[in-house]
Amino acid sequence: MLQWKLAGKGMKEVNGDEVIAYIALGSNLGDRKAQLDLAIELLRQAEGIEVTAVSTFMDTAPVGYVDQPDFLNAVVELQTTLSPYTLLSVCNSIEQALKRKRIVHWGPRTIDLDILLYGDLVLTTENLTIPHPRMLERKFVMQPLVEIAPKALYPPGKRTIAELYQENFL
Ligand code: PH2
Ligand code: MG
Ligand code: MG
Repeated sequence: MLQWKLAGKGMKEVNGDEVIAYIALGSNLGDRKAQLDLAIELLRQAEGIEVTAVSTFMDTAPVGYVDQPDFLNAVVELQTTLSPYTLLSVCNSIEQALKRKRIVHWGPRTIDLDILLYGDLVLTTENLTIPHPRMLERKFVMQPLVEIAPKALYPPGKRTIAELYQENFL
């Protein structure tokens, strides 16, 4: 069981255990591969994060707002001692660092980092919902995720990512 305590708006770390987390990355503007590579490198350099697996980079048609370029999507596995909120702020900082290089007001993004899973944590707050609320229906998330983490459990149930992928996409 995870040892994070809600404390006001933030979370306080109550032990230093490592948690396995998964982050989805997407880019559809500029040099997509270079930006995924750079985002992953910045995750590797972040304190309290160890990148333990990286999926294939997958070319995907845009979902939702379809009038935009194709994405390059990937998922990475991390071991982290950071709280979910600190991990989110690292992701936001990486987005900011990469977005600053190309100023685009709306639409396609140079990089998007979304926390998918954080151990067996289930969390619903204003800023952060874990598991990611739309991950199961998104093939551009589930395909790279199942590649690196077929046996990962989707909380709070006991179903694996492989089972959920098969159910929704095969
Ligand atoms: N991200 C979105 C909306 N649509 N489509 C694809 N193929 N890949 C994405 O990463 C993506 C998307 C919002 O974050
Ligand atoms: Mg997203
Ligand atoms: Mg996002």
